[in-house]
Amino acid sequence: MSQQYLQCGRYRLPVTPGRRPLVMGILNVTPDSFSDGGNYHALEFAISHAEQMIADGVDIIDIGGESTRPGIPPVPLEEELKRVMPLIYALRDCGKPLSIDTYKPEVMREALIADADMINDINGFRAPGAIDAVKDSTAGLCIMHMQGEPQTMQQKPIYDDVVEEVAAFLQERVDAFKIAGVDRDRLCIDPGFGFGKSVEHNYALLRNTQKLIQTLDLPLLAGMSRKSMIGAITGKPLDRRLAGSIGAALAAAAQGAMIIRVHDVAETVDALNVWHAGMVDAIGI
Ligand code: 7PJ
Repeated sequence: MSQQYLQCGRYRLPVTPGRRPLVMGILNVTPDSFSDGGNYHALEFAISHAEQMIADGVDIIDIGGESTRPGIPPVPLEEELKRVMPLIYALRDCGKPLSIDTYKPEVMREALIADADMINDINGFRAPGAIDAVKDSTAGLCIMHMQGEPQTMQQKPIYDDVVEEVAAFLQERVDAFKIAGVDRDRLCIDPGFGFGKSVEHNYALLRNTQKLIQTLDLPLLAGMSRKSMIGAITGKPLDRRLAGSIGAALAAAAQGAMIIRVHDVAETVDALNVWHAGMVDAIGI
C-alpha cells in the first residue's frame, strides 16, 4: 500500500503501513429509543457520547442517522437529515474529522455543505447522483461492498468466491471514481462485514484482509464491532461482544487494516496501542 495519507476534508489522516490503525467511533442518532420520540434528547445524548469518544482517543467520528441492521426499514430522507444535520453542526469544531454514514446523495450534499470530512457509503456510491454529490469536495470517501439491500441481504447471500467478487466490486467502484476525476488519496475500501454475507463469507474476507489491501492498493476500513460474526464464534449476545470485537480488530490490524470502526473506543484504542507496541518490530513494521 503506497498511500501515506487519506485526504479527509479539513484533515489529512496518516494511513502509512506500520502505523497503528485509526479508530473510527460509531455515533448513532436514532430518536426511536427516546421516550419523547423527539430529536432533542437524542441530540444531547449523541453530543455527550461524542465528547466521551474524544476523551477516549477516537480518530474519526462516524455519524449515522439510519440503522442499517438487517431487516430494519429505511429512514425517509427528511427524517435522516433532521437527525444528522444538527449533530454535524454541533460537532463541527470538535477537533476530530466527522464522517457521515449515508447512502443518500441528498444527505451527502447537505453534510458536505456543513463541512463533513468524510462520506461513508454502505452502498459503495452506487445510487444515481452519489458520485456527483461528492466528487467536487475534498472529503474522504469510504467505498463499502454490500450484496443485496439491507432489508433482505442476510436471507441468502451467495458467492462463488467471496474474496474475488468483493475485490472486483471494489475495483469497479474505484475505477468509477477515477473516471469522475476524483483523487485517489480520498478513497478507502471496506469489505462490508455482515452486509449480505454468511459467517463463513465474513471470516473468509477477514482472513484475506491483506490480500484485499494488496489487490486494491488502498487503505482498508474494517467494521466488525459487535456484529453477528462475533456472536457466531463467541456465542455471546450483542452486549457481551466487546472482547470478541477486539479480537477481530487485531486480526484486521495485523494484516494492515488502517481504520477500525467500533462502538467501544476506549477499549479498542488500548488494545491497538498495546498490540502495536508489541508487534511493531516483530512484524517488521
Ligand atoms: C459498517 C458501516 C461497516 C462501514 C455499518 C453496524 C451496521 N460502514 N456502517 N463499514 N456497518 N464503512 O455497525 O453494525 O462495516 S452499520
